[in-house]
Amino acid sequence: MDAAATDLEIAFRLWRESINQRLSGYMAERLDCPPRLRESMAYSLLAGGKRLRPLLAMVACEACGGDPFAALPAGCALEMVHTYSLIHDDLPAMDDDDFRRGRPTNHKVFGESLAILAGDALLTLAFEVLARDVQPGNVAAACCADLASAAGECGMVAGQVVDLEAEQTGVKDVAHLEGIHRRKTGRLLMSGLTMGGRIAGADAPTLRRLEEYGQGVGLAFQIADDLLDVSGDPEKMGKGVQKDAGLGKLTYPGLLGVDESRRRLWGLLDEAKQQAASFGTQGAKLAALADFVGKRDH
Ligand code: GRG
Repeated sequence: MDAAATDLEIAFRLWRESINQRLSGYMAERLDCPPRLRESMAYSLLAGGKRLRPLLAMVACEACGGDPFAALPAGCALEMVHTYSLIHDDLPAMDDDDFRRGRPTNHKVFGESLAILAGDALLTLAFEVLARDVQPGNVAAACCADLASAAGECGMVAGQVVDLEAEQTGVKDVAHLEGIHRRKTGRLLMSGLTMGGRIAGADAPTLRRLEEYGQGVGLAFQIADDLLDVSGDPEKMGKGVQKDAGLGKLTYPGLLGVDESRRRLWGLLDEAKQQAASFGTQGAKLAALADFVGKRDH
């Protein structure tokens, strides 16, 4: 590892600590919240995780000339929406998973009703945080619109629905798979980038460049996730692996094989790194995050 990479890794570690502190702060200020509900929300929100989405918001803000810490509230809001989606995805009615982020899933500990409600509350809190803590008001409104459309009926929820439908219909082609992932995971990752850019005052062409970077990184993230299900270490992942094939899930390695999936992963990340280079030295962390997505082991 070269010295520059080490510096970037140290910066990401410090940023992750700030993200975790801010998330804890948001949980601590919920004084009127029934204690068991707050416990259930905090159980999943503060359980670790790579914090990739808040990091994307901070990195995009910096790449566009802003103070990355100004993007912390937006990044935390995005992490709350992501955590809600994981809690709901793990429910028996969806993927029925027992482990997430290295611990029993929310519904295993708190029961299904509270898990559903904790997810609902995290989703709602995300928009309170955006509306209240992002400045100025017009940027906060634009961030609310970005996150809502990324998470909603044409974004992540749509991706989840089409994914569930694909399990029934058995559609098996790469275009269909990419369509699912663009909505299920890509849109949410991309909203981190656009919110970070907006907070830095980026203009429309710059936001489009961030989106192009995000499209590549989003798909690469999903390919990496599918590859980890084939060959990842469950200890490091904090959840079960090798589930997809057994469930007949549509995946990149399932459709293209492991080698071709790896080739696509790195092709997408190389393109994303070229986009990152267009931001000059301020975009160094965009390139580093692309590498992180390719090399991640959990
Ligand atoms: C329930 C509305 C609803 C949507 C669920 C995103 C999603 C849709 C489900 C998650 C299922 C899943 C495992 C998707 C694959 C990609 C993904 C989101 C992985 C988890 O994200 P990471 O790796 O997790 O960033 P951490 O824990 O590091 O935050």
